[in-house]
Amino acid sequence: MAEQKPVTLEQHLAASGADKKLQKLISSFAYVALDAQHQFPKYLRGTMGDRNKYGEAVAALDEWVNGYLCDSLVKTGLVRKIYSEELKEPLLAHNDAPFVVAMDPLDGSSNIVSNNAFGTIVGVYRDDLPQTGRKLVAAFYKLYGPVNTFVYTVGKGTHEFVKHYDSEGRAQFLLLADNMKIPEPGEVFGLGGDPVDWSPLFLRFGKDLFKKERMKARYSGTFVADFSQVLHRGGIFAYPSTKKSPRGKLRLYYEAQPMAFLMEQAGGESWSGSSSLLDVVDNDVDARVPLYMGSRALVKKVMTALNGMTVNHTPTTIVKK
Ligand code: FBP
Repeated sequence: MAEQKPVTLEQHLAASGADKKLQKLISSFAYVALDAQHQFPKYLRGTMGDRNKYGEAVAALDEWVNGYLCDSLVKTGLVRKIYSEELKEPLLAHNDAPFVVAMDPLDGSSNIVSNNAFGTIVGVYRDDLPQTGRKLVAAFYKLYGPVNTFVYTVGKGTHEFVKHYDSEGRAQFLLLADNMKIPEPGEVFGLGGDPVDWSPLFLRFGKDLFKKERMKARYSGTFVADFSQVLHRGGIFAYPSTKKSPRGKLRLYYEAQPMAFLMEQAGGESWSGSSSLLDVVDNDVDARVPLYMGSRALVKKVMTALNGMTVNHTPTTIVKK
């Protein structure tokens, strides 16, 4: 049987019918983030000495990747504003450009020193923030793992690509999984935060996943990597509201919204503790939000388990235009 010709990222984007400028932004980012990786070894140790807007010490790689990706996005000429977990203020680029980008340039910073997987998360809007996730026109992530994968959605399913080299040694992203559907109910429980800080209701939910659902715990310290396990094997990832941080740890715009878009496009569900993560909007662009996402059956289960719990934050802030 004739071998199927592999589908490239560019071909897949063209077939999606997405806006040509959006196609260009997505494919150029995929390759740029790939090029960045060649530089990683230089920045695996140390910090830049300064602190980010949250007062956290910034790993050298965090800072370098942020600068490299921001420069590359500006050079596309397609972005008018960039919000980043590593930028104190949004970066203003081309005034008349069509897109606004929100990103976590390096998700899983604690994994840098130990060479465990980490990633990059990006959401693309036409309108400026604050916005609900329903206004995302694209979301994508890069997972720097044993192989490099790139997963995107433009609202027509979630699709995964893997980096290959062609005969001339040029990197190509080839289709690995088209229109992914998360398995139901799945087998993996990806968790975040310290179980000692979990609420009694969530702790009981977590224990039941092991005792009754016989699920497997998966914790890599990187949301992107844990998300990928849940997306491929089914299950749930949760960084819940905790006693120490009622709004959880993950950021609404840099992490939750883009990943919720990818998850819901793969037939999964997302929840903030009171609504789909795609319906949460907050005037604070650095807002954190409790995050539950994965197979529908399990997200429904956690909603039932926590329903009695008032999530002590008001995630849906009506934005006064
Ligand atoms: P960074 O983006 O600053 O790395 O933080 C996010 C993160 O590393 C996620 O990738 C991961 O799921 C979570 O923090 C782990 O947090 P904790 O160590 O509290 O479980």
